[in-house]
Amino acid sequence: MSATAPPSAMPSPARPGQTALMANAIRALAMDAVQQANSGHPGAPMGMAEIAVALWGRHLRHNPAHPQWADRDRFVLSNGHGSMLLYALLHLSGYDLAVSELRNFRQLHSKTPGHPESGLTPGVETTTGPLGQGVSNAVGMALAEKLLAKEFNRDGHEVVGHHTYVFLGDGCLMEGISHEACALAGAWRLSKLVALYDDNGISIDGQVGPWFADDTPKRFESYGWNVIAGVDGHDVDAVDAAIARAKTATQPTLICCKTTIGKGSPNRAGTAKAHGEALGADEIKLTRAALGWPHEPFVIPEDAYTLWDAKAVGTASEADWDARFALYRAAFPDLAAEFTRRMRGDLPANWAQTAVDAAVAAHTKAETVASRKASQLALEAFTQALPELLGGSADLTGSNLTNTSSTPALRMAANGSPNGGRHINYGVREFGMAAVMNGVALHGGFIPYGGTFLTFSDYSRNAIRMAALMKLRVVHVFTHDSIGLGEDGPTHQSVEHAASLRLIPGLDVWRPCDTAETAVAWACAIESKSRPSALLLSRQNLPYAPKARLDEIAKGGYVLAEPSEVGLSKKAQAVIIATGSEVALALHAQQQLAILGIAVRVVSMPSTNVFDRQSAAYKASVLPANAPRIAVEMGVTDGWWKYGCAAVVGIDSYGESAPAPVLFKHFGFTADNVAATVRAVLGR
Ligand SMILES: Cc1ncc(C[n+]2csc(CCOP(=O)(O)OP(=O)(O)O)c2C)c(N)n1
Ligand SMILES: [Mg+2]
Repeated sequence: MSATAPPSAMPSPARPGQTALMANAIRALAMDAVQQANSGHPGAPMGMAEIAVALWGRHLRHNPAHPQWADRDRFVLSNGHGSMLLYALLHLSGYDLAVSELRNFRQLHSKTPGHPESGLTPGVETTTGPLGQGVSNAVGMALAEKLLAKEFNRDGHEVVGHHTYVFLGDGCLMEGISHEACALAGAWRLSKLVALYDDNGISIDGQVGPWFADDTPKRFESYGWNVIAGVDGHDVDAVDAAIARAKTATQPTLICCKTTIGKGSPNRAGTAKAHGEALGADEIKLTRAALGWPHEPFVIPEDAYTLWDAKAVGTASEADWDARFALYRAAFPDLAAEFTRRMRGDLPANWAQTAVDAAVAAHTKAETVASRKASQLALEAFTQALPELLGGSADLTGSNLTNTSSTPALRMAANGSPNGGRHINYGVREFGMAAVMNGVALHGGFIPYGGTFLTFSDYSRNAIRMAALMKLRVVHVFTHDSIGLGEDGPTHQSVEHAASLRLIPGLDVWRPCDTAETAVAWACAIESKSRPSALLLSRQNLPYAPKARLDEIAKGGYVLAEPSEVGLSKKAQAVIIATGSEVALALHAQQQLAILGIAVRVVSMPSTNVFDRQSAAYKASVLPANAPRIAVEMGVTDGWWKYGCAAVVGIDSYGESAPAPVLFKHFGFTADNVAATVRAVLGR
């Protein structure tokens, strides 16, 4: 047994009649499932059937019996509306996706939802449908592969060495994010990324000429891609040959395949009507006749199943890798154990101590720094302890402070080899960065994080949402929150962003007030294996808030200061809830009110999302029923009323351009105003 990766055995190329049988099996399943659901998109699966035969029948290295095998090729259907193409491929090649699931296409609790969802259907690598993001995820997967290969492969031992294949359509190419991600793929020389473009000239509104006149091959050449143009997408051998060439390239490859949408349907082929409508019973009858497909709906002849069956080859491919990994383990036991840990997403054994040490160090030093700086201090410890932390920034590294002494800048040499760096200059590409991070997380082996200004989180938003939907561990570092950034003015001042990010189900939003809260927020984000997190951080310095217990920060909200801490022995008459930079303000107001004999409790709530998940008893202990609540946060007030607040000191307008201290006064973020608001609530 050679220790270097041999090409895995693939089935011998099918003969013409056989390829037609394989392609038509896809066409039949797609049109019948869409017809049964009376909903869905038959055009793309029918038009890409031969491309699928070429890739899945002759190149894709995967094991239907074990979809999670570490070194499998990754496949992304970026034009996710063509989900029936993927479901047909998974079913036919032997994944655990029975024909009953295809009959249940788009129905409640089926494994065949309208668009592919990772984590739900075996073999679906990423959730696609929002056009342009799938190909961007694929860029992240290919990046992760390249970085892991550099880190773990040794001479004669290639344990990481797979391709990432992506299908995409006109829609993905029209979306701006495809520019962001594909430009990065070119700059990174991701030679194992192969994209197959379904160039059918049709999108929903019709023939794309009037709105999509780009020269796509030239566009991708300018990114530094290897472009194979003019391939007949209905010629399996031609597509097969193009893929074979792509696999030898030193750049990412785009294969432009000319196709006919809805091919096989006599009256719908080549029309926008084929895109997203069931063909209808009559047209299906005509299509069956035209294809020479006599079988009943959902009935696939045995010989088609036999041709598609990838189980034996897949098992052999994986067994081959297992054997090579065993040799690797024997030669490099520590590396092998580390690779296994990283791909599982487990944290190292000493992690818990690292997390505690960082929080305690922050507490002991009690520094007055901006929370973005506090984040860098925490990251300094965490990036040292966790080689899987893969940082980055959308051209704001010096502002986001996402880099540390153990994360030098990632660079690719002219031959495409990475330099071992762990901080990515994503360029000014927030959405692309977020979707690439999702792809990296989906691939496994890394915990990606990336920074930009909080106000530009809107650019990334749909990818953040997709991370939450997919339950991915990615961390967004959003600095320069709210009006504290001062002179740059309202374009750069996030007022609605904290509230709007908190609305994304499954996303943990943290707005820490000092170094200890920031360290704990980072630790929680890192430990959240199946959730993305967003850290909202200040540009301006924040004083340290002394606290009785560090462990309570991880509960998202906790009692920071009781009236006793400002010399009052009575129970709190009111509770001020504050986050981030406003916690210090709340503590000042508490002192002012104490002079007047008014007893106030200050609750720090660095994460409303995390606090909301605590037990009812804990929440009631922090926010007692009998004391009115006043929230203080430099942002829109909407989200705070759910805590039963009697008043909210917030900003329900845009900010202004001025020095931060002037703005704090202008918008009422002074201890005087907070104290006055509490007094008004109490009628004192
Ligand atoms: C971001 C985003 N915008 C809009 C849509 C709605 N949509 C789904 S498919 C489609 C047209 C896609 O055209 P193309 O990729 O060429 O697909 P084809 O019709 O060729 O299958 C649109 C606008 C979407 N899914 N995602
Ligand atoms: Mg199209």
